[in-house]
Amino acid sequence: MLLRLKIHSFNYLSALILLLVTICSSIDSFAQTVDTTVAPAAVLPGVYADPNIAVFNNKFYIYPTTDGSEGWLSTSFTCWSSANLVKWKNEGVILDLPHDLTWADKRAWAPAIAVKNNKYYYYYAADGNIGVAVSDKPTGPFKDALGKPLVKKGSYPGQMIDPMVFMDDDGAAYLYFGQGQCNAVKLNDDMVSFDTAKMISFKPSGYNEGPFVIKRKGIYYLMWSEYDTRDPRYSVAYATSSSPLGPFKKAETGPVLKGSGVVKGAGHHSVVQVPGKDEWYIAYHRFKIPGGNGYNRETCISSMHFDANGNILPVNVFEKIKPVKLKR
Ligand code: FUB
Repeated sequence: MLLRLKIHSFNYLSALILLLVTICSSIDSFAQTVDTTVAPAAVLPGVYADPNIAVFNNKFYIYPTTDGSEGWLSTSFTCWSSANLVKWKNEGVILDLPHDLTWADKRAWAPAIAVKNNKYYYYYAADGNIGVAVSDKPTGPFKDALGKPLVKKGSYPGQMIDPMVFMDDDGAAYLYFGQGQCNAVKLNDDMVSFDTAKMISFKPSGYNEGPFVIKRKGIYYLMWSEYDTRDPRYSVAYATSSSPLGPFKKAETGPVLKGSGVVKGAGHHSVVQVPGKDEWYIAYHRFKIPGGNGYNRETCISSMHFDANGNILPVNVFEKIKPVKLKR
């Protein structure tokens, strides 16, 4: 009798455990199932690519390329601002090549912003040269700083496009740029010149364009885009170093940002840290949904996370981000 009771209760217990395990694993696989047929809306309305995201004085800013023409023939740049990363305001045209430059008038591509001593420096590609413009405000208007390119077409290996300036904790600024090859150099204190003898040129495996550098917990992360921006496989990979100019070691894990399902051509990114927090967001473009391609791209934002070893985790391009509150 006692033995039968024990057998019964053992059976009930096993059944209960089995039921719990089944419920838990179905909850887990539900959490892991992402619907790749529906993507969150882009953060900027219309077609904007190569978003360079930054935060200044409690406000986020995006500096993009204006898309919508075959061959990326845009002639001006806009700036967008946001208090929370979700709602964005168009601050208008901040640099109009035919009007503001004497040395280039089209192919206004892939800009980047940096601030030093309360001056905002705007780096951009124009007709395959890299220029720099300056303003007292992040929203411009920006004025051509040199009356000529900062980096002239053909000066270094690859195309002279996709500039990015990383500001280190000690105030030093580093310029990175290049399609086909990554070039990098420390900028002089004026932010508009550098020692040409100090330029380095390298190509991490898979590197195509769009270099972007961040620093976290003493590690420098050089990120870049792989494949051609018109290729649905366009994606973002990274390498790390203990110094801003490398040498960089490519992460063994796969791309950190890539399309899936309806999201195609996700790349040419930039990253922003929420001030005072270990909270990071990645801005990037993807082919416009629906009907986009490499000339009709739209700007999106997702959160970006690190594991306990400092590896960047794969970005969920289907995440709808929540408003971010900046401390006043
Ligand atoms: O937007 C024009 C070009 O397309 C950029 O310079 C490249 O990085 C690619 O995104």
